[in-house]
Amino acid sequence: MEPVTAFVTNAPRGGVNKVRTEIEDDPGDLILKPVFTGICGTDRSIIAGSLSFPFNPPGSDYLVLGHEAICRVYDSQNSRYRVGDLVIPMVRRKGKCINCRMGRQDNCSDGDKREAGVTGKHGFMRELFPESSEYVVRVPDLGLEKVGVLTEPLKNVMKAFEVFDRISQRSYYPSDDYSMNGKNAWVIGTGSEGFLYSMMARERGFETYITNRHPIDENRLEILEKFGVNFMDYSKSPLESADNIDLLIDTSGDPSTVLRFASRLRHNGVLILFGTNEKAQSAPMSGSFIDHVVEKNISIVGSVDGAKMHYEQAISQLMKWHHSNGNSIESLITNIKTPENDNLFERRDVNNIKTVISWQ
Ligand code: DN4
Ligand code: BGC
Ligand code: ZN
Ligand code: ZN
Repeated sequence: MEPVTAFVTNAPRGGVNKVRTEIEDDPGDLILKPVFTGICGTDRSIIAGSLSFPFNPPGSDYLVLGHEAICRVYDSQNSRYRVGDLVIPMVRRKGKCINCRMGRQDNCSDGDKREAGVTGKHGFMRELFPESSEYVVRVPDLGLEKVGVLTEPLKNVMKAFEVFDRISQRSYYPSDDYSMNGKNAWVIGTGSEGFLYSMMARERGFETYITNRHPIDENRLEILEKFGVNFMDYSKSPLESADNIDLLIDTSGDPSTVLRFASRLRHNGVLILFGTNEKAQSAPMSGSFIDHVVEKNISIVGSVDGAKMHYEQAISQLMKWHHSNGNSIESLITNIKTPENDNLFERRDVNNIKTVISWQ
């Protein structure tokens, strides 16, 4: 492959460099050209060197960053894909376990999977890359060229709702009109995942609240309002207003905040842990909290990544939002940069939801 411009790190040590080089990679029946790549907390943490699990591909002394992308097919050896088709490349690559072999590497049983831009496989922040059609998902709607970059973060949300659907069946969960009317979902954290979780909880019929320990600006509030989601700055409001939670989703990874809100889950409530922060301060768990979880049949569950069907669900949902809510879904993309910009990976401003790099 010819030399390309790419953003690389040296995992797990961190740092970021823009290089122009020939990149040795797994072969593929497609060559993809990114249209947009997204930047998220995982990328910033890899660059900061604050995660222990990222690693370079075997034999390489660097890792190309990037696991959120929407691409155009640049060259195809596969009759199902034509030059110009829009596709999303998947993050996780199969290992050898049974879950991986059946296409559920999101539920890998031994950790032997690889993740593009994170663990042992070069990512998508480069001008061109080879890709296997096994790991791409088609975007049938050309109108999604920009907002389709949210497919990867939204697929995590779709997976978590699959988990919710499974575990909430342990008892009768809906309201007595067999809908989610009157059921309350709370989402901790106002990053892009928090926004997508809250929008999806509302879509599923929950009365939905998103919360943080500080206010958010008018633009963010306006987006939430368009999607019917309420915001609460919990440093100002008494937590009594968060009574009667049926579904709690955490994107902060902060133990004391999780425990505070989880103590407000009602009978048969579900807590989904999604955010991670290895550096967060620990918080003690009391006996009365354990009693609350046991006596109320509360389910606490972790959820990571998503499978091909969750990417497909995410694309369908983005199509629906794109066509029904004007450009509100587009407004989650608050920053569009180019590879020439400086400070692409600087700390996320609290009112910035999603930064993307345009490669066109
Ligand atoms: P993000 O943009 O860093 O969002 C995290 C949010 O949590 C921010 O709004 C934080 O506030 C907020 N937060 C932090 N501490 C607290 C607290 N004590 N109370 C309330 N809110 C708090 O990250 P993201 O939205 O991209 O992703 C969310 C998390 O999910 C990250 O921890 C990722 O590691 C994790 N993640 C997991 C998967 C997976 O399991 C995939 C992608 C991301 P502020 O910074 O706005 O003040 O597959
Ligand atoms: C990605 C997941 C991936 C995880 C690894 C996230 O940002 O969305 O697909 O498994 O990082 O921690
Ligand atoms: Zn990400
Ligand atoms: Zn596996």
